[in-house]
Amino acid sequence: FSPDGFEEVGSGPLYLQLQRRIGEAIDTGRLKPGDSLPAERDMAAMTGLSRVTVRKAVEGLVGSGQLVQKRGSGTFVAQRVERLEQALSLLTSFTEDMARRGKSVESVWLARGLHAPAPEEVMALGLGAGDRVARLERVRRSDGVPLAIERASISAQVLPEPERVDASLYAALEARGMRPVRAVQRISAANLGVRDAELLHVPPGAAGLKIERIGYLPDGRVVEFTRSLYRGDAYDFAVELKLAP
Ligand code: 16G
Repeated sequence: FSPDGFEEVGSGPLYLQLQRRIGEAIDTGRLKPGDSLPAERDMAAMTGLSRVTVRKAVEGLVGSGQLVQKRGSGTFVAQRVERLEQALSLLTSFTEDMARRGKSVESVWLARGLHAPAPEEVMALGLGAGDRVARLERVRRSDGVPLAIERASISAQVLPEPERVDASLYAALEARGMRPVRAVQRISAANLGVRDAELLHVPPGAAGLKIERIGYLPDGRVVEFTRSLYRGDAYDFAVELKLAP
């Protein structure tokens, strides 16, 4: 679309025509990942279309994942992700995984502190009465693209100062001689809620993978209870199977 107005070229409802136009601008690279779109009011003025029509077109592109809306800051062209293949049989950290791929790691902290544990944390970590829990919640990003939300719970006895964890939780645990050496991981399907979808720059309801990891020390004690949401459009989890005995 251009400031000279919107000439009707295609067929079908106007909002679909505008949607197709914006989609083409994204596909051909005229609009690049991260570019911001003009406000709805301005787009309506530029195209001569009504705000309702513009809104419907934008909603359609948000629904298909080509645009993302960030509360308070506007509408942007979505970042394209290349799918990552992740081996399921190796106990690695996010930081190590990305380093191996030659990619950068950025974490956006959502929470990092000590709390009274929730019942599921007491159960998973085998906490006693009065024990506190360190909660570390962050959006894990690589090369600027958000890939997962991770919510890790560690006993406060193991990690008394969670705010001192910097880039890598496993590095912090390793420094204390408490890095897990074995883990059990459960993966299930989940549709991302509005807030999680916004954090991951995907449309609300997009497919995600809910991953729960329980990490063990060599003596069998649980050290880590982490619940994560990984973007379904970004990960392929792969594992080698052996013939059943
Ligand atoms: C991985 C683990 C997570 C662990 C984190 C530590 C999955 C699903 N999760 O992302 O349980 O806490 O690595 O990463 O694989 P860090 O050392 O970079 O903080």
